[in-house]
Amino acid sequence: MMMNQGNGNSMFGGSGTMHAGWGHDLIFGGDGVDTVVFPGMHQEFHVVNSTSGFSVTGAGGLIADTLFNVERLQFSDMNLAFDAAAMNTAKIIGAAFGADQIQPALTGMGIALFDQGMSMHDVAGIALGAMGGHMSNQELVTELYTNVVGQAPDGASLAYYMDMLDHGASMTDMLLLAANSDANAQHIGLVGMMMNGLEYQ
Ligand SMILES: [Ca+2]
Repeated sequence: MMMNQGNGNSMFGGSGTMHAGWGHDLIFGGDGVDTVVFPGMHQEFHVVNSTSGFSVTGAGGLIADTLFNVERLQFSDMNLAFDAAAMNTAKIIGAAFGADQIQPALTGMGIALFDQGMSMHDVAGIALGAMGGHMSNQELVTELYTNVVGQAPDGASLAYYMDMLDHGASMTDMLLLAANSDANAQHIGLVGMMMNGLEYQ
């Protein structure tokens, strides 16, 4: 459909960066992580995220692009990521450090680790190291629970999770459990993040 609206180009990428030009373009990403760069600030563009892809319009109507299989959008003042690397980064930061620490510098570091091929377990291990070297089991459970739930654990909850640590679960396992919990998803606003993107540097 867009192809018939004139000035339309189609760009095909594959795990790379593409620059949006003037006109009504169809931009196809590849199987890997694809980034499209737009010439202007985020607020100058209208981004609609649907199940089939993005529609991005701006520059006074001079740009009206439809993006497929694209995971990241870059504007002159802001980068946004919508892929699993970004969502998993936000989950880990939220659990390990608190939702208020989901900030562009830190999210950029996390996304870069996933881009290097690290697993969720690998990145959780790095985050655990950054939480502080010599936490006791009780300190870890209290910290994770407080970050994810928003209040310190009651006695029964504390005992429940400490029992898991006493019976073979590693500290990294506990961080992953917290990161992947529904409570964490709610706390960090994961649904909205998947729709609006995660800002990163
Ligand atoms: Ca892609």
